[in-house]
Amino acid sequence: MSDEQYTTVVAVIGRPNAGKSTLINSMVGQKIAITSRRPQTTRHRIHAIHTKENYQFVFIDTPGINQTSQSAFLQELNKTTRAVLSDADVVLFMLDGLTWDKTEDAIFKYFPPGELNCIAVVNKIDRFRQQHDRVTAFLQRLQQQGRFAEIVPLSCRKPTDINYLEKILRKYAVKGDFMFPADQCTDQNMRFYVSELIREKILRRFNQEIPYSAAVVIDRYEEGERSLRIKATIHVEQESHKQIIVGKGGLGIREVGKQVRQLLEKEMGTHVDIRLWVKVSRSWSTNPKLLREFGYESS
Ligand SMILES: Nc1nc2c(ncn2[C@@H]2O[C@H](COP(=O)(O)OP(=O)(O)OP(=O)(O)O)[C@@H](O)[C@H]2O)c(=O)[nH]1
Ligand SMILES: [Mg+2]
Repeated sequence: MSDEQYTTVVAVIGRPNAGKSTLINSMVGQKIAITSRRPQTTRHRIHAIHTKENYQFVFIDTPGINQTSQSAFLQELNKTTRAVLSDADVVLFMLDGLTWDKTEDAIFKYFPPGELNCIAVVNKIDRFRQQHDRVTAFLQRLQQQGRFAEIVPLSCRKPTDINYLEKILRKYAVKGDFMFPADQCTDQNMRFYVSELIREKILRRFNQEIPYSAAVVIDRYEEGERSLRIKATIHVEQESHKQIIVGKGGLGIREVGKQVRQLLEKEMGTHVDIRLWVKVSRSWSTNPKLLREFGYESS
């Protein structure tokens, strides 16, 4: 094996809910990005680093691309994705199973990969086990488009599929010194991770009731000798959303806090004290000042 290093930046793009964050977590072998059944779970670009032998891949998770709404918030998410493409060496274009419709066409139109190698990942193939002919026909149609350097059907839940994708990615690796130490798997800080965990638990628990309008701000993050103290505010747009999250006698918010605390205690092996507040910040998702304050900035 040569000692020469390869460092490749891989942008992962695709429609909301395609499984981009799940793929990245599987690649890195650790939970870095939060995931849920809800579209638009990811809101920031997230770097996840996977180093094996002399290859380092820096995956950039992106918010699912949504062309249907013109809200300031969704436009901001799309801007984030556009910025990511300009940093990448390779693009993984994630498809949600055998779905190709105007969303995918729009993604190609608005986010053209240009000179970059673009690999189509046909995800969730586990759902089509009995439909061999349908899968083959779909893959053939993709091939005929002539847009992709590779077409990889896979399931993020199957480690052998993930290894296979890694092999393919090595074909497109770029020579260059590692950007991160070999044992580092993300450049996100813990504050951000904790705010994302809180958001994940809210998304999952209040799936039906709350539109994607909760933003989490960490007000205090103190690491002591034997414990970690966190205070966070969950900003929602309406009084009714606040009531849902807080729940009867504060039960809802207490349960969210408990889930986050248990997870962090397990991961960090330390006592965690977490206090959560819910606040109504009207129309934050259309207010540029609040968007900035809550950390939504594309550059
Ligand atoms: N059956 C199956 N489900 C999957 C697979 N990969 C991801 N999922 C599920 O698809 C849903 C969406 O996954 P995410 O990783 O959050 O999707 P995303 O593309 O990051 O979504 P946004 O951040 O909202 O754009 C989750 O419920 C995952 O568990 C897969 O290979 N097979
Ligand atoms: Mg995501």
